[in-house]
Amino acid sequence: MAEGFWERLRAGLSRTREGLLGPLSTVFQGQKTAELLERLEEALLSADVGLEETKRIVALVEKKLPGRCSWEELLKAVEEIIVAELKGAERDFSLSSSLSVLLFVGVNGSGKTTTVAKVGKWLRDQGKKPLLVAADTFRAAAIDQLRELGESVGIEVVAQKPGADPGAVVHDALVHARSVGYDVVLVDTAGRLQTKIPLMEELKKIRRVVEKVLGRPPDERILVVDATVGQNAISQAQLFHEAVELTGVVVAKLDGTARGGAVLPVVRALGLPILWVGVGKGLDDLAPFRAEEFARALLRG
Ligand SMILES: Nc1nc2c(ncn2[C@@H]2O[C@H](COP(=O)(O)OP(=O)(O)OP(=O)(O)O)[C@@H](O)[C@H]2O)c(=O)[nH]1
Ligand SMILES: [Mg+2]
Repeated sequence: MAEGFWERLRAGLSRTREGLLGPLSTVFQGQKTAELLERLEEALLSADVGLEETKRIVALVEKKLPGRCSWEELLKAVEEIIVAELKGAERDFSLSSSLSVLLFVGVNGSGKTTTVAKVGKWLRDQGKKPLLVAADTFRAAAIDQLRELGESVGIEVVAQKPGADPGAVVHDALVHARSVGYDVVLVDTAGRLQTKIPLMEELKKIRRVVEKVLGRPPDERILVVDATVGQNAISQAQLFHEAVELTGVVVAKLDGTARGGAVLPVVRALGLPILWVGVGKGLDDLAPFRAEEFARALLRG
């Protein structure tokens, strides 16, 4: 993990932080709890926590702090609630097979290709032997992008010509990985609009190809969510989940968002672990998700 990671995350979340704490800090002058809770509600909504989730949190705070409370008490209560919500989403990532396959999916521009390279590097830094696969054959630029990222970190990239069948690319990559002795294959896929059913079919096909070659589906089906999309993240996630049965989420672009709070409803809606968070364009800007650090960065800055 890059040094100063959480410092950078906090810097990235600073707009969220202002949205969350700014309105609150001015109201702790002995006001009634009901007013404080109203302000808390506004602040959570502005941080993109979502209506349902916000109502839940506010109700929990109310229960926790029935009388008047100080600024610090309220902050502490909210922080504890958010940590409790997100604790179950932590997971220490480890590979389960001698040849593991990680399939990365997500809408256009969510950060898939960058994340594939980041996770590849992260695994390599853990002593693994990763292979990257360019199964986004829709655009030549996508293939070049992954090739360049792979080159910059010295990880092999398997690719074919633009327009090639993604299933065939994955098939050949797995055969290659097995013969060379790679222990993890990371598959980059095209950015798909979740409403375009044929594209979802393509993802299912990739899944079937892996099953055919290895006798089991990809070990991980990972959704890359752009933290800045806020509430849209939930409907996106549900559609991808229907197509490939997601096993985990990466929240990318937490550095560039005013809406880090969207992580909460996503976790609640899907019950999936957040495997990593992305906090920058650099290939070291990736770290395992930690509920305490996230909540602290979101609320306290
Ligand atoms: N600030 C920031 N930018 C990121 C992060 N992850 C990705 N990006 C940027 O987001 C843009 C899109 O990233 P890609 O990795 O190309 O996204 P993609 O999902 O592969 O895009 P398509 O293949 O077009 O669907 C690029 O400019 C990345 O550098 C992140 O964690 N933080
Ligand atoms: Mg891409």
